[in-house]
Amino acid sequence: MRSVALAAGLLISLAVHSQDIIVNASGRDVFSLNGKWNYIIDPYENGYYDYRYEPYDKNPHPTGGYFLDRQPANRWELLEYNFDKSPTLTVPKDWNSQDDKLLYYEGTIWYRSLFDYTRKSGSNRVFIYFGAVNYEADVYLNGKKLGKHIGGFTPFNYEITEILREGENSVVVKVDNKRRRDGVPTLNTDWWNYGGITRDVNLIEVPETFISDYSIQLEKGKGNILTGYVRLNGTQKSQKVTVEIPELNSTNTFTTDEDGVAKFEFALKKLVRWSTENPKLYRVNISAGNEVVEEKIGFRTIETSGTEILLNGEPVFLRGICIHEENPMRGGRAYSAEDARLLLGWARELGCNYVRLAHYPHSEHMARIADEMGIMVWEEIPVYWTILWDNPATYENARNQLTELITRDKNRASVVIWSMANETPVSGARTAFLKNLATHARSLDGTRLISAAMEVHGNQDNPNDKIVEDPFADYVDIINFNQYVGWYDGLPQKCDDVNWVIGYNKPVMISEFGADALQGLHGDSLTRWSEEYQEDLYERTLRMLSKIPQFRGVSPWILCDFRSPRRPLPGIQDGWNRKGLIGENGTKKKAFYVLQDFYREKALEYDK
Ligand code: GCB
Repeated sequence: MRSVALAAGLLISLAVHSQDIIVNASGRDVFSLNGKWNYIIDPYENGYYDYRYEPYDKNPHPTGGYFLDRQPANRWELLEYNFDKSPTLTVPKDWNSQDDKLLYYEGTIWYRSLFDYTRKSGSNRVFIYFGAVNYEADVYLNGKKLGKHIGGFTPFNYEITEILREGENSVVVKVDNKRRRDGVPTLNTDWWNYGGITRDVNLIEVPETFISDYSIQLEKGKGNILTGYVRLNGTQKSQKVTVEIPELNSTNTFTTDEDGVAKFEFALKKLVRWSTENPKLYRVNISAGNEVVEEKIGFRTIETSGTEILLNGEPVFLRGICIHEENPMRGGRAYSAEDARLLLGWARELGCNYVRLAHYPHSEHMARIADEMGIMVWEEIPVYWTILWDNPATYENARNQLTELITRDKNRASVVIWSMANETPVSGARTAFLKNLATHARSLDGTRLISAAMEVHGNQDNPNDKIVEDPFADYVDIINFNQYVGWYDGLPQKCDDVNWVIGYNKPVMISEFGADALQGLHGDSLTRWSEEYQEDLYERTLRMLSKIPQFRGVSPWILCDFRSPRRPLPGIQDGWNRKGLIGENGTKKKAFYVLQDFYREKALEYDK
């Protein structure tokens, strides 16, 4: 017998997939659903699967049901569950850092929020937009399934115009952060698997036909020419659209085609380019009918020539640092503009003009604030270590995450590199997978550089040779590799003897190096876990890397200590990866100042 008594049935709509992402979501007419949401922990997923382990929303069964909350009539419900009497979690925020019993939880939690909403105009359309939910989200509004989204770090939205009611509405989200062998990322990572609705949730109200997407970029090598497109969504596909930059007295009108798309190219008389010294942003208004979408956009070019990286045609050295999306002071996933300012503020203090946002897409705030601060950005999808290279669904998942990331951030001047992967083992299937991703990224955005954090190989005949050779290197613009000579590979003084063998006529960057140090633990330079060991390793590594002729940038691992279940060593790690230059309490370690000095010198060298 079923253990749960169920009330009478209600037919549900079949699941639809998430729809094209609305760009510049925060710049729209938004109604925030952030706040306290009731939640129910459901480790066996009884709210989702019936007693034969069939999903209720796959084969609606008259006596089955999931959390169709607050249905006045014909309500299905699992009588053992009650959102009204359940505790609350804050949205946005991971669940692990909100309640001790959730610290290690990996599984399903149901969230519910009740809200009243009245449309400003009866002809308008409304979408529900999630900044990110880790890892899978099944979304229901007023008992109807809107769809399922897979991937923990990118935005998605559903249209809810027809389902939204005057008065009270109920949105329910089944969030499942179980790690999966076929997932992206897969089972094995070196970071905390924070679950939950980790970024903002908003309703977005738009006219019946609205501007859903646009891209505005400076064309490479053509002077001050902007190119791009505007895309409309709705029934009035063919319309006049205007792209205006008031400060430059530039107003340009185009007509969208029967698919709602207008591609454009127009010249500007004068333009101050976005750069790291002067991160100039212009207000840009995109309009169609009565709708005006406004945001600030910077214009710059980024390209490579031989072994140089050129920002606006000038050689640059990328003075970087890797960042995980965590706020060490508060604990848990970073998600807010304040978090982004804290992390990027530290990077700036270090002397960075560049950050690597590892190992998954960070919140949109990061790229927007980097735009304002003049910091170049590497963005990455969680194709990490041992993905199932042969599985078509895994590829589709990775590709979709890449599409969602590029769609969201393609108008950010700060973003200069799309990274396809981190430390993936070379094989035919893996290289084909990454090559297809790179081709896809270039088809979505031909203006930025492609890279990946690759690996280094040894040479049996000469143990001091370090070889960078990877078939995927042929498809990237910048060679990036991670290396840990002096930590996982010998002691720091090994750095003094290494010969780098890098046979590519491309810029070379080191996407990671580092050593663990517990902030406040002191010893000599050979005492593992001490600040002095890390300091010595930084000094030797920077000297070693400077000998590489194509050396054009570096992003050591990592700005701050971060939580990782792989790091249990009691009294030292206690569940934290200690490779941060800043400890878990915000205090800087000695190596911070080594890198700061190095960057001061590099900045002078490149200013000449
Ligand atoms: C790496 C990984 C990074 C790890 C780091 C480490 O190579 O890319 O995710 O956290 O090493 O600390 O071992």
